[in-house]
Amino acid sequence: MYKVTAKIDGMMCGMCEAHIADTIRKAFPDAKKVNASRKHGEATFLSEQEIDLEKLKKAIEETGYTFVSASVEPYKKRGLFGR
Ligand SMILES: [Cu+2]
Repeated sequence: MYKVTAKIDGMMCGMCEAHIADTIRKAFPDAKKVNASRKHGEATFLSEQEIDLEKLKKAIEETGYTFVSASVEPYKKRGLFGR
């Protein structure tokens, strides 16, 4: 499991957050816990596979927002969400 954090400029309201979250879900159908925050200027999500950051960048830019940077880190489940 990986946690992806993308820094994104240009989100102004809840609609923007929803727009970014939808874009991520569409580009990465296996993305989980997709969350976009205008307050932090970033979007985060979890993925089973390591993701293609170029694809993420492209998807964000196609929405009209500014992709600043992104990072991927290994994510350990804590049992709370275990199946
Ligand atoms: Cu907005």
